[in-house]
Amino acid sequence: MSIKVLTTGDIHIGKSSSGLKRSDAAMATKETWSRIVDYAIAHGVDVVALSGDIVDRDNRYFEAIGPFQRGFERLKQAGIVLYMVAGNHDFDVLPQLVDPQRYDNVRFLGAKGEWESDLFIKGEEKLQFVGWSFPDAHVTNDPLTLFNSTNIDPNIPAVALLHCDAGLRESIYAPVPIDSFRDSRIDVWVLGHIHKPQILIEREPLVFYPGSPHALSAKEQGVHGAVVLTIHSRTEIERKIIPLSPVRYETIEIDVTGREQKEHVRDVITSELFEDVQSKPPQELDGVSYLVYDVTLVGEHISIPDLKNWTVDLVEDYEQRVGSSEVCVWVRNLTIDVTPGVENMDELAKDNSPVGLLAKTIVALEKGEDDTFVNALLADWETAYADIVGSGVYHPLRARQADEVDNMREVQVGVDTKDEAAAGKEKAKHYLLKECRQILTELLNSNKAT
Ligand SMILES: [Mn+2]
Repeated sequence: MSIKVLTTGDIHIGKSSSGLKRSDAAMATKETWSRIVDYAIAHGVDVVALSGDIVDRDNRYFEAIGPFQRGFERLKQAGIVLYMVAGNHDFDVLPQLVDPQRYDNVRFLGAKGEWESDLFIKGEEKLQFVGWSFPDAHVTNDPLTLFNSTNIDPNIPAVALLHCDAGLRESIYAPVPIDSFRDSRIDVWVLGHIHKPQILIEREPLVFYPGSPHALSAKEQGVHGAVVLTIHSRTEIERKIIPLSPVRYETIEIDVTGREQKEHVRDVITSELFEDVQSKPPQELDGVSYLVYDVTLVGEHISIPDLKNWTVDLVEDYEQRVGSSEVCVWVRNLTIDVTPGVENMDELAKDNSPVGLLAKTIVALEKGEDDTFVNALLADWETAYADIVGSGVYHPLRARQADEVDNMREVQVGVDTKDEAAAGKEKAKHYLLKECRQILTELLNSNKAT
């Protein structure tokens, strides 16, 4: 015997997948909510558990109420109970959407930032649900410090729902250090806030982010869906990922080295895309309507302007169904990160001309040599970059985006600032190298032309 719990969070009802050239109804997250309900009904789920940010924000009240409550009704008719907590986006609107008079199967836990528990009973079997909801848009303290496990029955498995920033000691979205979960007497922590699905602790307790069931932007790559838990006992818990997102974002690098004709370049792009789609397990593409790629061309090529010309319509026009599947493949973005093919770079570097200086700079950057000119360029880049990042113009923009960026973050414990500095330097080198190569080939090509 067991109890089946479908877990998900961060549905953000009211939003749609972004960055797509066309939109259709399936790209709206409210459709994914109906798919979650469909799945629960069709697969004998006992409980649907939601970990916050279900509705995008307060101004989505009228948009959300219809589909959301329709789901409550259908789950009620199927005898399925729904537990939920609020996150930073829906702390105010979620409690308004739950109407306990009409839907006795819907239980909002942890109002006003106070931990709350409820006992789920299915015949002889029992499961304790515990939850805490955001009382406000920002919470700077660890909600687990208020958690009291004394009223949790040690003989019954316990599942906790929490919207939080796990693995951080400081955050405005309820920071919870990982160790806090270990000491809590809870068997499963279902977390919300981070959109990337991930497991923080494998077992005893199981601690995980199911992630957003509907990929909202190109940063949310790979499989997105719900996680179904089959709970046999406090320690015996099965976990299964159910893909549900209608849009799946991917990145791919395609090497164009040696493809010197237009036909060859086009062919390698379409065939590599085709192969990448084919290589995915078919069950991972269940329900996916759009597979959306960010393509980066890499390798070496004699003419980058030609590459640009040959691929100019790719994003706008490419649209393909692979095999007999319903999946439509699109390219959202194309980046050309190709090394201009210059055969005699070392020879050129000896030349006392702008071409020679560029070649010398490229050689120094590639070999990591200590070169006065390169060092000066890197220093300039750092100053310019710091100016842009620190510019007042971007402050309001950054404040608005902070939340989104945060949702994409991978949970990392203790990021080293030295690593960040090294990464910044690498970025500068990469950028300079690309620009120098670009200018060099343009110079060489124009020399050839005259
Ligand atoms: Mn959130």
